[in-house]
Amino acid sequence: NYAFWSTQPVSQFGEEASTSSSDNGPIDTPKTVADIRQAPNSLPDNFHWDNCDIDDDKQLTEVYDLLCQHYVEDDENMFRFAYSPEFLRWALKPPGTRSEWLCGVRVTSSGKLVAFISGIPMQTRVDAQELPMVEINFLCVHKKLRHKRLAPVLIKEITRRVNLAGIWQAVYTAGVLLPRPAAEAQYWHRTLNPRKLVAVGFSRLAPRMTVARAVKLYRLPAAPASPGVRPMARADVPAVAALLARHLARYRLAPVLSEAEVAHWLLPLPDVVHSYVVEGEGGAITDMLSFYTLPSSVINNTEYNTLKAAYMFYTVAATIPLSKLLNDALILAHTTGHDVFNALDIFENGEVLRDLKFGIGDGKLRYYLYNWRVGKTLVPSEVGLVML
Ligand code: NHW
Ligand code: EN5
Repeated sequence: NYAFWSTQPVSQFGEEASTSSSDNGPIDTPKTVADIRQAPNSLPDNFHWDNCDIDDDKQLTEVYDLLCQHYVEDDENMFRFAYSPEFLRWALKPPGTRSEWLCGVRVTSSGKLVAFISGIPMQTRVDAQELPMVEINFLCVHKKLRHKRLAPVLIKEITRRVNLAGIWQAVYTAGVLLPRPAAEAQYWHRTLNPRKLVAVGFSRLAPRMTVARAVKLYRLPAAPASPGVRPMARADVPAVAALLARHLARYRLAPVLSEAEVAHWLLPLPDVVHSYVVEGEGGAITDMLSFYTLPSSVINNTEYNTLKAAYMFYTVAATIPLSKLLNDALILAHTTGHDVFNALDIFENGEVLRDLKFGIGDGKLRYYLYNWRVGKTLVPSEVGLVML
């Protein structure tokens, strides 16, 4: 019983499943920009809309503070995502961003930022169809304003603003189950710092396991094993874009990235995104790996305030086996101070995670499309899109 989502152009649970991608297509009746209301959706008294200009450090800090205190927690409320300000600037300002898609809600009397939702443009391919979409992320409502149906207002408002730009589809991910996932992926975790993960309650020691034995079990070499691994540089952008495009063509859901976007998303930024290429004989880029840094606040612990997690981003194993390349990613995440390496069972990951000593997490990640039906639900290994 989804009072809001049952009114939206999304696949609904009761609908009959199809087996053919020829049943893919839009759900809403086609519209034009002229059909879209010019006036913003109305907010309750004493609240107003305000676009967040994250090039302004003060406003960036406001978004950071809101998310740091009120964004996503795990099911036992032990950890909460703590995206850093530099991370948010990276995540929210790719090529083609629009100021009205960083959509805030403020209390009029105090000016306090109490809710947020963002959209970034992304050309996205689903099966054979390439569409201009937005990726919706960072939907957040202050804890004291929850369960007042503010989230549907934010969603309808960003939809209107995206529609005004002539875009009719969106992709988003969430841990919660909504109508109706295009794909359901599973989180896996690879311990890098067992002592700390146990101390904060992120993981428990198995029976007969001691911290000393865990330290030995999860120990990693100091340097990557693949010859020719080095940080990605600006000169690598065309080669990486070509390598990645060839790879992403294999998945049913994937972004279509320009060179400018590859530069934005993959050039290394300290403690935000880490990208490495493998340079073969003669200087060709044969493989690449990347991960991003997303700390979580540890909610009730006297010893530690934050957990530094690495999340697998885009990786292409073309000449090196995926397990070896991902093990190099583990090594590099460990040497850059991450406590745990997280990955989803998307791409070909499902085949190698167990061997690399990943354990299954208690969280799932659902992929959703707005106003686009996928006839045949995707299995995780058909997903080639990573959202932050
Ligand atoms: S998923 C992370 C979302 N954020 C959090 O979990 C942070 C902590 N929680 C909160 O801030 C990544 C609040 O609990 C939120 C809900 C704001 C989540 N997605 O205001 P009400 C994203 O950012 C539905 C979508 O009373 P609230 C992706 C819920 O099912 N819908 O609840 C965002 C119910 O609808 P129903 C969600 O707890 C994608 C309604 O909200 C949801 O005070 C957005 C209740 O609203 C979620 N994660 O606030 C969609 N969580 O039908 C984009 C709950 O059941 C769509 N709900 O009655 C595309 C738009 C663009 C289209 C362009 C063509
Ligand atoms: C939108 N772009 O639940 C993002 N995380 O498993 C929104 N569990 O960290 C997406 N509960 O399993 C939000 N430790 C969806 C994710 C929300 C956050 C979340 C899960 C993912 C998570 C950890 C901690 C659980 C704490 C108690 C977990 C077990 C690890 C263990 C390591 C050793 C081998 C066995 C597994």
